[in-house]
Amino acid sequence: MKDDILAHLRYSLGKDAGHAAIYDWRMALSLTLRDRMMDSWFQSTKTSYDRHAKRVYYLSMEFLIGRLVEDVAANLGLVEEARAAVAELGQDYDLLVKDEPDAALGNGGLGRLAACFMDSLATLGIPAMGYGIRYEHGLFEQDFVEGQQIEKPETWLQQRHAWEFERPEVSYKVGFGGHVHHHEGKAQWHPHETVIATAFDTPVVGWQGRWGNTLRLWSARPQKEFDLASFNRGDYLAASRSEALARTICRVLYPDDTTESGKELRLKQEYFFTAASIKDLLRRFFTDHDDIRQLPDAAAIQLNDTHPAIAGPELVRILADEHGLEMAEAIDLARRCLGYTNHTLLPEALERWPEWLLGRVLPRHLEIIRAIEAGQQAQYPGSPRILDHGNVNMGELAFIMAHKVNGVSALHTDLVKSTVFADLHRIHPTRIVNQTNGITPRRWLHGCNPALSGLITREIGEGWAADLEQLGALRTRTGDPDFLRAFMAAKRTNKERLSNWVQDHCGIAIDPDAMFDVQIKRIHEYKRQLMNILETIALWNEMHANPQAGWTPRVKIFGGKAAPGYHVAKEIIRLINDVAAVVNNDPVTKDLLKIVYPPNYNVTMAELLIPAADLSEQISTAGKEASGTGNMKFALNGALTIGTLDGANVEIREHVGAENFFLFGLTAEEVIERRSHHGYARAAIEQSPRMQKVLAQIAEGRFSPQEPGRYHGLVGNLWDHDHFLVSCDFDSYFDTQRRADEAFKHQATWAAMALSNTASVGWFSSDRTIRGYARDIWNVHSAIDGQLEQSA
Ligand code: GLS
Repeated sequence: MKDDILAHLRYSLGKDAGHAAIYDWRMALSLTLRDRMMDSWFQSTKTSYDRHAKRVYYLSMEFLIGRLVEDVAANLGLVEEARAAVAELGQDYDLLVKDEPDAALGNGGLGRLAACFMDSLATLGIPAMGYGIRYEHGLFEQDFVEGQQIEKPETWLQQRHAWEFERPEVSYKVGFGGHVHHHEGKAQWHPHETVIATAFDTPVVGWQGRWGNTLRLWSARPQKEFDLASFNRGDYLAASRSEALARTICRVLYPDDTTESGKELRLKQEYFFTAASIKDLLRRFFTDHDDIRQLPDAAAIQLNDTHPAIAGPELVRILADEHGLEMAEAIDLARRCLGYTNHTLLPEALERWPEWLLGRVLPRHLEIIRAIEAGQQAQYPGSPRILDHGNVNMGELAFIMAHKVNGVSALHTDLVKSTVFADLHRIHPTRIVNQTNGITPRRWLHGCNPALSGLITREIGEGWAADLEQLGALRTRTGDPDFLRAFMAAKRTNKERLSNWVQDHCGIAIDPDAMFDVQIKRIHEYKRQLMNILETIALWNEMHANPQAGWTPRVKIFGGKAAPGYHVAKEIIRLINDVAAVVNNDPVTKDLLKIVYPPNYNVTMAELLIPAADLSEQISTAGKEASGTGNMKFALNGALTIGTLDGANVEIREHVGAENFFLFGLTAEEVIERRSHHGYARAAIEQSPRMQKVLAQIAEGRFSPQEPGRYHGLVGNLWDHDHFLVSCDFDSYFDTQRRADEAFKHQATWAAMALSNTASVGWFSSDRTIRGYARDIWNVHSAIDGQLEQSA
């Protein structure tokens, strides 16, 4: 490996060891590791072709990958060798690992889920391809200036991306606009503008390197590099017009996944990557088939949310206009290939395009959508409409064009059936299925928590990384004081690592003996970071008034970004930072309470925070969080959850046992009932002197003395509106936090509860989730013998 690193340094990077910078060493190491994926990758492709295996095509606007050096090294079983080789070359392996930028081609849970799925698909040996966009700028970088979020462009591609292969020969034209020519019952679309989609492939090798799939991200380039005639006339702008469109399409990731964005550019992005992916999978299909009617036996196309929902009409267009199928048959054939995953019930997140806009950008697709609508209405009169009040409802379109629609947790799937798609569910009662989300244990335990994963491997062997339910064997150790001590020692190691990092990065001293209470996720009203900071103020008030009362010392840790246009979320960030500035400087409570909010939360920061957490905050308004996946990562790493009966919390609690979970708050049904009471928020606040005091302090400027009115809007909204029921759940949340305080004082019992969490959440592996999709939705099989036989 040492020789290979040196060879890459010399021949791929053009540096000799004496002049190489950290970047060069990191690239040389990455390329060396990449080389070691090739045999498995090629062999997997060959096996898929030889066996005519059905493939999964996972279409996603987002893949939140994070760093790869350690991930790849671990999956290949090469961590020790890589570390030793780098050390022998006089370099610091950890520094090289930290030099890698986070590939942040996603916003949050939805994008990270796609990345975990890629790992599981490869681990299970399921032939699959992830398709997405190679954004030039991933999710913005967050900074705080005077407590306020500032966004800066992210620039991961300014350095070469070590893992990818550019494939200029894999290029397709993607058109926009123009008109449709109808002649003798045949339609032909003549787009007005065209860009070229070019593939960039990243190999994804699963655990122990037994199988490799591809993440194929599309980049756009102009059809005509540049217009020489215009250039020669001196019209430089006109000369590069086509280049401008191409560059804009994959310039940025939209920084919000839970709000519909009515931007033409977003629609173009969605069509761009979807159309390229469909063309690509059809080209592959025709290498060993000649009858298009066999497509459903060869391709399972999964739509990750509605973002790629235009895949339905696009596939129908190709089948009807290019292969001459009758419209009804084309629709039916497309449906047999397509599955749709719903990730949210928030009405503001369900994509809807103005009909005029869709018709302008994709005129033929609008005609096809009308045909799909007509077919549906003819067969099921009164069916919910795709085209409705001048809008195209992408949720309804995706539902109608998919043979299976899935929710992402048991509760969410029930709500999908009873709310957003209630009428479609009545018409198609077997179409909706549940696939509770999961996380890859390779990254989220083995990789991020060496202290705990080492202990587990010593105790039960290493099989758990590919079969997470083996952790169940640890349940018998909850009564073993020696093992519990070792378990808590691992936690302590992680807490010390985090404390040092917080000292270095935030200048705040925190005590590893305190309870580390962590809420990390996008900032959103429904996730209720606001309730958390209000509870923190209430706690501080009581600690300050009576510092000797035997409090459990706490460190409240927040992390997360707000969408740049989401005003309330940004106010909540500012409030947390304002409160931190006051509380962290209170000499009375300095050993009892600290608030830490490091800027720019990302995958790498999650890998540091989750293993060090004692308490996981999963406190969304019931019925709002479709699943959550952070909740699973914390429980796996031995944190206890304080949470509502929302999303996958419900199933986590069933697995770990009610006695090992701090439950509070209204249920989804109660939430709806409570909202029907006029003035519910005011009534709740009036019954809570504790909350009243906190709100008064904020309103009086206790945390913003320079600008006392800063939070009047935020506080006023809680009294008068409070759609997310912070007021109604506040007291029960506060009391439950105090139960957590009590429990934490008895470290031996706490340890047993924490271990019960780790031991009981093996079911939440994304391997189990993928087995479920493979069986219930895709009808695909592992190409590694014996892999899918475990029950899903
Ligand atoms: C999300 C949900 O909000 C999360 O609850 C869920 O865990 C995730 C993956 O299914 O999908 N939906 C969304 O639009 N962004 C998400 O993170």
